[in-house]
Amino acid sequence: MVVRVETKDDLAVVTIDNPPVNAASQAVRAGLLAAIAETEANTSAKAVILCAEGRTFTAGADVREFDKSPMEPHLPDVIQAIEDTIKPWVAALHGSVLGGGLEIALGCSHRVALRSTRFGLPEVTLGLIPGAGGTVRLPRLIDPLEALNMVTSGKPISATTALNLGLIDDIADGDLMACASALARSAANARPRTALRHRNAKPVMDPTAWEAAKTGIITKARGAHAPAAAARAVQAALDLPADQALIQERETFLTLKSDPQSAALRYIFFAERSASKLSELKDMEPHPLTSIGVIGGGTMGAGIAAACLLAGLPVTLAERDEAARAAGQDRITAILDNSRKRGLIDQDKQEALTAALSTTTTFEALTETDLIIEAVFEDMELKAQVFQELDKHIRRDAILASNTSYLNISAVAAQTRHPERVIGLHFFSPAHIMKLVEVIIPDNAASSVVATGFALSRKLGKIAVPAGVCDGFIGNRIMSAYRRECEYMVEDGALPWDVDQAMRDFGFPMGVFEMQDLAGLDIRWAKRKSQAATRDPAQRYVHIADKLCEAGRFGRKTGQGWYDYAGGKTTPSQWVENLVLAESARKKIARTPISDAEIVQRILSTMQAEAQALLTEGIARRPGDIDVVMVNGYGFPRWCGGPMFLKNHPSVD
Ligand code: T1G
Ligand code: NAD
Repeated sequence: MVVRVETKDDLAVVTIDNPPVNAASQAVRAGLLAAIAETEANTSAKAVILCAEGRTFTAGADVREFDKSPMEPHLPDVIQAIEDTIKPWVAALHGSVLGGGLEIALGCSHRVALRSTRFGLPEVTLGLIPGAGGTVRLPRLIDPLEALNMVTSGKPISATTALNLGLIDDIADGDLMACASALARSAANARPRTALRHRNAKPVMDPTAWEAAKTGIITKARGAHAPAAAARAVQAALDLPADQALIQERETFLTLKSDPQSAALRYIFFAERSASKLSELKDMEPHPLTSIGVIGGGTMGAGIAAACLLAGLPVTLAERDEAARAAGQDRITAILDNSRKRGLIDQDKQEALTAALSTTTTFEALTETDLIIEAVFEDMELKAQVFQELDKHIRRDAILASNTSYLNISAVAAQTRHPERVIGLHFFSPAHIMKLVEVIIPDNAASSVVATGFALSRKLGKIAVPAGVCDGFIGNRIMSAYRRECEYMVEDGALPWDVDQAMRDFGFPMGVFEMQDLAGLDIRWAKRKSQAATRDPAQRYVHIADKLCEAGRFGRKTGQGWYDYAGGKTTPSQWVENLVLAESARKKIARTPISDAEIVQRILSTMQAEAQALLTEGIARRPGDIDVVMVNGYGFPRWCGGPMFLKNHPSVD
């Protein structure tokens, strides 16, 4: 039974029990309708408490049902039935009260929650809008501007914020059911509350802020359809009587449900959850993780150390000398300062995290750490040296991981006494923010070691994707391929800013040339130079980037790269344009105009071809893994699902 009813003294308790997240499936909806009939008929029950088993109250409609035709009873009808009951319904909430789960709670007359509960309407993240009254009931309960933010951002709020907004009546700091029972009894003895759909919407206190918020939503959405539709639905909820607004909301929801963008976003939702599920690791126990070592406190090392600290793991950072050690410590402190300013941690927490960080210039301090992540310069020899040195100091069962972007992890592992304990953990910059980690699995890696790499990623709240060993693993290898294709297009007829504009119009946050200027052109130049001797002379090679670097144009850090950066402005560079035209002429290439559509198509087909090679070679296991990497690590527009999803669903773009 996914919904059960019990009577406790003068109260009825309706419990949803549909693991893993009590999704409002057809069975749950039918069960709720039956529970309403039963509790309304139960004369001894003065009020009803609605709660859920397991780790969370309902976290939404069952997204898996969205690819099938809708089944009765529909959630809006169930919620209206709850709203129309004679007896007060008190929602006792815990975990993640999201989407349809929050809409059910809004159908109840009262709400109480544990302090750790989060509340949200994340439908826009699935290319949808709330489809069971969320856009209509919420602005009838809380400030419309707050409702607009919740519905259009999809971001959850805390219980404390929910209480301050009036979304919930109380927070239970101990026994949730006891608190709910007390609220239910007082509700039963009080004048019935007016159902939200029979109330007027709350007034907009600041019309200017309201209009500005709506404009901001449309700008930020770039190519995604749902956020703008969500904003319009909340506006309609203010302008129309509730019943009309509910009908309009449902129509918009059903339209978006068949929008290819929603199919893409639902696909990526499930692909992210299956990426870290490896059959061979099903029953594999990861090593315990109580302490982490990080070698190198630069851009990545500091971010990785901060991510571990923020996840509650003590960290020992080892740098090559005192100056670098101090600089590394300062970088970590700056990240924690910023987290405190953003309200993610408070002063006490920051002090506790700072106390959990130790920094050193020797590896002796790492003898007791469980897992060490190396993030020193991208140099094979240096990394091998560091691993050999670490080998002498660390415990036999400690794990060694490299954050290398491209290098051969198997070759690094072979330099150590126990290659089976070496993996790659490829984080993305900034490492304390970016959700993606590529878990690089060399041939000899022990399964328990690989399982521990995934366990650490989960603990850091990351999305972990398995990858085999090759030059650049999944993401950087695909990026190298489409960056090459973009340089070909620049030599053939486009200009760097044409390519970037086409990528931005397609939905990328920035184009490939802007991105290179941000990362710095010198890193890849060093790599190209190191590979010059072994480069295949038959393969086409574009010299433009080398000539930029020879001229000292390393990107934003030198104020000049593919673009010029002056006075905070980014402008296409005449110098670069002249160089491009000269290079085409030098190679006797007759430049021809390349349309935006062709630019995007050439980038996509290059990505898809490289992705197919990765699958054929077994470097990547599933097309979904590749899409998860490109969406979470390379700015591929989420509402397009990824290059492999697009290959099979060309209608999305
Ligand atoms: N439907 C179906 N399956 C779901 C699900 C859902 N809503 N949410 C989670 N799962 C599965 C998930 O695939 C995984 O399965 C398992 O549950 C655990 O999830 C009408 C239209 C709740 C914060 O968008 O954000 O309501 O891989 O690994 O990290 O207006 O899941 O084990 O087989 O993510 O602890 C709106 C989506 C729906 C919330 C828990 N709701 N879920 O995170 O576990 S649309 C959402 C989450 C809607 C109405 C509309 C998270 C979580 P498996 P997990 P977690
Ligand atoms: P960085 O130059 O910012 O930092 C490297 C740090 O390593 C420096 O602080 C240096 O002092 C330290 N170091 C060098 N030799 C050392 C030694 N023997 N012992 C201890 N510390 C030593 O470089 P980064 O950008 O942080 O890159 C580090 C690694 O992460 C590289 O392999 C890089 O390819 C990879 N990576 C970088 C990015 C990125 O976007 N920057 C993203 C993913 C992976």
